[in-house]
Amino acid sequence: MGIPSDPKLLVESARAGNRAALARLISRIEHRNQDTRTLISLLYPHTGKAQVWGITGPPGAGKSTLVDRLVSRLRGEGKTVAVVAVDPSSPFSGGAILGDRIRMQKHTADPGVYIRSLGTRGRHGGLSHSTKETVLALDAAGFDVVLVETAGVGQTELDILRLAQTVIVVLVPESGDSIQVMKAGLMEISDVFAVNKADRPEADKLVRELVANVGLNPHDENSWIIPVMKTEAARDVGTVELLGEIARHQEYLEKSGKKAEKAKVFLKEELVDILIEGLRNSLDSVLGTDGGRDLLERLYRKEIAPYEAAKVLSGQAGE
Ligand SMILES: Nc1nc2c(ncn2[C@@H]2O[C@H](COP(=O)(O)OP(=O)(O)OP(=O)(O)O)[C@@H](O)[C@H]2O)c(=O)[nH]1
Ligand SMILES: [Mg+2]
Repeated sequence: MGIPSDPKLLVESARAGNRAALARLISRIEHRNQDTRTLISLLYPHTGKAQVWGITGPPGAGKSTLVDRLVSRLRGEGKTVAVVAVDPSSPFSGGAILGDRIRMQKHTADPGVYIRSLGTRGRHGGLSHSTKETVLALDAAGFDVVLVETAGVGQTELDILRLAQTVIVVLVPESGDSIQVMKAGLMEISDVFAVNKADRPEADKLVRELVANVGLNPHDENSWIIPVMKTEAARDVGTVELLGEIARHQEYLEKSGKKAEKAKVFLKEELVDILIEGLRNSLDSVLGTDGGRDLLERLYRKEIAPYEAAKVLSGQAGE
């Protein structure tokens, strides 16, 4: 099968299961140009069916090992799965994800699994926007579950995780301190905790601390109480129980109407992202003109205050 370059045919081909077309489609989404807009418009009517899960936690916690286990189990249930590994810190995602590639190799021959890594690739910002739109594309391509793995807890990662319906935070005993979890804001974004490397001592201590912290969250009979699960991804222990809790969370979202709410928040953010991206682009081009450079010079010489300069620019950038 060849890869059509026409946007409409490309989208059709990706939706029909052509993986090379899907890969090309995602690359074109990453280019962030007019073509990206055309593609998203074509994809949008087909979105809204996939379950989107986020997986985060400190580096080396075992996220990818766990993802690999989850993918195998989901395939066993006959579900199709896409995995997006996001690595904001790396200028190109190839290196950091290499180990994962090797690990995931057994899935590459499986047409029901698609794996993609996204890195910054020198782009200024915009990674969370590209990631969101990649998830839209995978949803439109018909995957039952889209799994997004991010490492660390920077602003970009937190932004990215907001696109997920269910967020699994993976922790390990020696990252120990559940206070760290609170500080990093992980408690707020977590829907399920997985205490991985449960083969290590102190695992039960971390579980107890997390359970105690979860209990401190204000809650009533309708609240979701974050379950704390023990896993040993390396030996595939606890995966089924973890999947059970994820499924229970998805049910909770459906029944409580929170899933529909999350979908609305996602789309509102997508709209805001589009407008901000457009504004940033037009500002970049205005600042690149002679007039823009003049204005900057006047700002540096203190002939004009930043707010005054912004006023001048906001008139021009909107044009
Ligand atoms: N002892 C033990 N080791 C594990 C377990 N799960 C994963 N590991 C090991 O932990 C190391 C890191 O695992 P990864 O799955 O790459 O961790 P990650 O969180 O994806 O790492 P980054 O993506 O680099 O942040 C690997 O050597 C795994 O084999 C476990 O349950 N017990
Ligand atoms: Mg990983």
